[in-house]
Amino acid sequence: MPTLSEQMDTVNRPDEWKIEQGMAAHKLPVLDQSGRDTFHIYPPELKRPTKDEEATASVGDRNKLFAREKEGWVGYVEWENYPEKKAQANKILSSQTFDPCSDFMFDPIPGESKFPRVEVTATIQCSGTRRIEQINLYGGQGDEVPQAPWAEGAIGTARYGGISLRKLIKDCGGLQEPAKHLEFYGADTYIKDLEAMNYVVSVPWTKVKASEVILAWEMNGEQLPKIHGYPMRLVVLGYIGARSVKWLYRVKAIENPTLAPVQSREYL
Ligand SMILES: Nc1nc2c(c(=O)[nH]1)N[C@H]1C(S)=C(S)[C@@H](COP(=O)(O)O)O[C@H]1N2
Ligand SMILES: [Mo]
Repeated sequence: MPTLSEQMDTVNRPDEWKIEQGMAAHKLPVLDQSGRDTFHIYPPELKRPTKDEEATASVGDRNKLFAREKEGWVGYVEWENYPEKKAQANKILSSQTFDPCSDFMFDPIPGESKFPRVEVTATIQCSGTRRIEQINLYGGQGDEVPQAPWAEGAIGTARYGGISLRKLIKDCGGLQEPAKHLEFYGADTYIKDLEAMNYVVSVPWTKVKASEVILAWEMNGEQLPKIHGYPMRLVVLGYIGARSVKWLYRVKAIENPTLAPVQSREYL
């Protein structure tokens, strides 16, 4: 039996924490656990960022080139009015290569104009609440449940603010055939039976279509606390708590319910 740290070396990547921190997401592989075997999806091969300093310097005073035109419009230039400036800017840009944008978008989510804000009061209940009674009744097979021997306390009610996932998917062009479920990845590492894995579960499209799946970044009128999934979590109304993925970083459209272990082996 491999040790825990060996398992973590093979199944998990040592730089996983960078994903949790929103760093270098464009350089790190994603663990795909939608099938029986886990495999890595590597981002496209990167060119190292380069910069031709000479070409950049040859355009002259960059403060003039990017001089602000309108009071309060930081960094704004009406480029189409200045073909010559435009050519200079192009020279600067084309003398460099950049890292691609990361998967993460830490800019503010587009506001009311794009997606109407929703607010729901939801009770999230862990399917393992009152687990102490389960352990008492079935102690023999309680191989891992004693890790969380809680009684009736694994329930919480809060007001969550965010948007309906349905609107976002519609904005992305809608769900395409043959997809019927959405798969959600949390950025945390989940450890069970000496296996390190992503927290991956899925929810049927019908649930999303009924506007019962919320992308939430506020809790009780405040920024979502880290422990409850900052910067963004899912709130799935009327399902076990396990589907309300915290620290959400990826959504995939899939045909069948996910086979990822968290859902297929634990939270059925
Ligand atoms: N990424 C991630 N999301 C997760 C979990 C997790 O371990 N990782 N636990 C789930 C489970 S089992 C429950 S019951 C709820 C608990 O949500 P709460 O911490 O806001 O009460 O989060 C769910 N979302
Ligand atoms: Mo749970």
